[in-house]
Amino acid sequence: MSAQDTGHQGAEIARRTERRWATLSVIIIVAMAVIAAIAGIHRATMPQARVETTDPSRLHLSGEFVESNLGSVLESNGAVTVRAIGQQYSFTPACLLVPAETPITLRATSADVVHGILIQGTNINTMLVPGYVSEQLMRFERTGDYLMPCQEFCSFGHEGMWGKVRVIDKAKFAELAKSSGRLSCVGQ
Ligand SMILES: [Cu+2]
Repeated sequence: MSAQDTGHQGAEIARRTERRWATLSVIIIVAMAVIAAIAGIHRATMPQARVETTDPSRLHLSGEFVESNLGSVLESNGAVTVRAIGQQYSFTPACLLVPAETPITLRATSADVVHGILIQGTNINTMLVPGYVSEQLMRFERTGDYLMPCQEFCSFGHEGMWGKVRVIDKAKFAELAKSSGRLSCVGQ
């Protein structure tokens, strides 16, 4: 075999190898696009269609997230709205009180950096981004306590940022809702 033949052979092997890897990378890209399409269309995991903004520096002064408006409220249609704030390094309220077997809307935002709300043992998981309102629909079938850690690293105190969700009987919640405006289980 001459040196020229060996050179041709080497070039042929290189070409084949390159083509194989190019095909593989195209397959990977197509597979990822298909996975993204399935997630978006079939499982409806999409970014929120409605973007609501807030001013994180003025949350405590006026508007929806003033301290007196945080907590759970029973709406006239029987549903419950929970409003909460995440800040370094706690949630306000630190214990969310909600009824079982009731559609609940969680509305939350951050007063400083990006935090996250995750309710253990459920698929409830949302980010709290300063300047934006995160809305998450939820429903609990059984009563009990759930841990609610911050799931987004938010600086040195992150590991100590824990909240709780207490799910109570629907009738009991309705009874409590009669007496006071915004409910929570802080200090209970
Ligand atoms: Cu946090």
